Amino acid sequence: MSATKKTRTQPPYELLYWPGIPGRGEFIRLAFEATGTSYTDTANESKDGIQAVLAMKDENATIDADGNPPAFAPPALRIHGEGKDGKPLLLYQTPAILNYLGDKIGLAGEDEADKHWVLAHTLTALDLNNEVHDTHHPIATAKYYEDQKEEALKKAADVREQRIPKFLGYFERILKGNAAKGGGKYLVGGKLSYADTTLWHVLSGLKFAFPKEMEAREKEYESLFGTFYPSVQEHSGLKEYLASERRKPFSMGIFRHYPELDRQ
Ligand SMILES: N[C@@H](CCC(=O)N[C@@H](CS)C(=O)NCC(=O)O)C(=O)O
Repeated sequence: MSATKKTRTQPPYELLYWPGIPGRGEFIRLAFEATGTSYTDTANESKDGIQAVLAMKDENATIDADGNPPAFAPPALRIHGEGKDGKPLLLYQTPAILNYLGDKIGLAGEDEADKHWVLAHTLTALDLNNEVHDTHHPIATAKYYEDQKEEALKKAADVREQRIPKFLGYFERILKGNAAKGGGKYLVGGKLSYADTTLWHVLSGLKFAFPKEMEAREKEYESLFGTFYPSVQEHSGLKEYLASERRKPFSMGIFRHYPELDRQ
């Protein structure tokens, strides 16, 4: 073995996220899968892996055993050997993790301007993700949907009628503006970025949560649903992943299907 080659007993990237749902962990998984990057999905791969998720967000901790601040909430990414003094580094906040990974795995864009736009579009897609979460939990994240149903109906109507068209219209314009380089397939430049994988997942979640609303609206956004969506879905690495058992179905996470919140 060459002297510069490091032996690894495990992938250096360890995703820490709740098991069994796509959730916000999915934005990180898609970046890994689209680039064929090896990673461990601890809570989905081992029975007691959830303990590692709970430990990294320990609400009594001030610092972890490796010198990292505890994460506020999952997802977190542990990167073995990249922290202080060669210890594991713990990152949290979905866009911060993607921003870190983007450069390392070739999903960040080609120059400073691209990198900014990739991050900004990602944050915008995640804003939409958060607004969709609030359609079923408009009042209190920790309370049941059934306890805030009346407000949820109002919030969902506004998100469907005002916010979804505003976000989708924006991304449609971005795809059109980048058509010369991206051919409608990429938001920034001429190759896949983590902004594309992030937006794709939000769109797939919208289709699950609001099937009637999306069916009625998709034809208004030709680039988004005619070119971008199928192209990202067919991207090498993603296509195989999406057909695998590693892709968890939507259920009771951020994207939920309550028929009464959809277009009537
Ligand atoms: N802005 C954070 C949000 C993190 C977040 O809300 N995580 C959820 C799961 S998707 C969670 O478990 N939250 C627990 C909490 O906020 O107490 C991110 O994008 O990573």
